[in-house]
Amino acid sequence: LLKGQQTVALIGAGGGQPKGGVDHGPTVLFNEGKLVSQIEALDWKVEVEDHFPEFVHLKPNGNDTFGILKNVKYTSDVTHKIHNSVKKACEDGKLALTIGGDHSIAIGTIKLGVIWVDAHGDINTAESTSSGNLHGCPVAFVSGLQGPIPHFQDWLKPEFDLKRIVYIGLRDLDGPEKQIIRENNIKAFSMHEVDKWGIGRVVDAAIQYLYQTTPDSEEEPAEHVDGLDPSVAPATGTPVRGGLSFREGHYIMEALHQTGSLVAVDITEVNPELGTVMERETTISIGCSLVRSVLGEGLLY
Ligand code: 6HN
Repeated sequence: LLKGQQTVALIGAGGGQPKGGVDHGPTVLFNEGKLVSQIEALDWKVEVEDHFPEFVHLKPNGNDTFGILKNVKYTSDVTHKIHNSVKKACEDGKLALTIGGDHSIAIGTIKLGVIWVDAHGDINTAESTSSGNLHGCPVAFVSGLQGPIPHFQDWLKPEFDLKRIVYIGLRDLDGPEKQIIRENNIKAFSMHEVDKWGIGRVVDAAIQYLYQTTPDSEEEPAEHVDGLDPSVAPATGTPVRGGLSFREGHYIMEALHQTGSLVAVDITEVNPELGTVMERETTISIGCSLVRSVLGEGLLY
């Protein structure tokens, strides 16, 4: 965390893929997960800005498309709003903590350097996507791999340099995504590397890499709940077996806390409408404990 940060700007957001449920992520983490009081207990001030209520009833049903891409104007409106909130929070010296929603929100939140913890690359373009779901596309949108798209082109400056992202936990890439990652030389640690080197070495290497490619030394991690194994975070829309363990997920958050360089965090893809009652509760609770970890809980010093 940057020196002097005392306030968490807690930003709630819906998402752009059409499956329901994931939009309620922020509400359940705030209300049932009691996230605000948990953060306050760690000695942070919390300012809540929940965009979910203003957008949820606007979610389109079918017409808002561009080619195969779904919910285009809706997602552009939501991500633009979040973009402004995250930017303002960072400018004001607050830690921007965005709770999704699905991973399309990253179109609005990506900043200087990013550690992207996920089973998926989320780097599809309008050409390469087979689902048309925008939560599979944010990295292509912010980096300019994807050319102009209606609505987004009105506000999104696709300036993000792909040297400033590191993936951890990949295990379910679409064929064209593999090619995009290879061709653009994007730094990626799949679950294979996590197994081979252990999470400690992988996270050290990821942080080291970002310090080299991001000279201003600020980074933003995005922890995506489906980076975790479905046995520890089952209530998520695109679960993939063989993911990060409970401790590996928390280790990443603790290590990022220790960098002293965090400006923003995203937690995405908690879907409280999926799974059994117990699976739902387990997932809400891990969403909250990841936030506590990135704020320093669990570290002695
Ligand atoms: N997520 N690669 C698949 C797609 O539809 O483009 C899955 C993406 C999942 C994205 O869960 O955020």
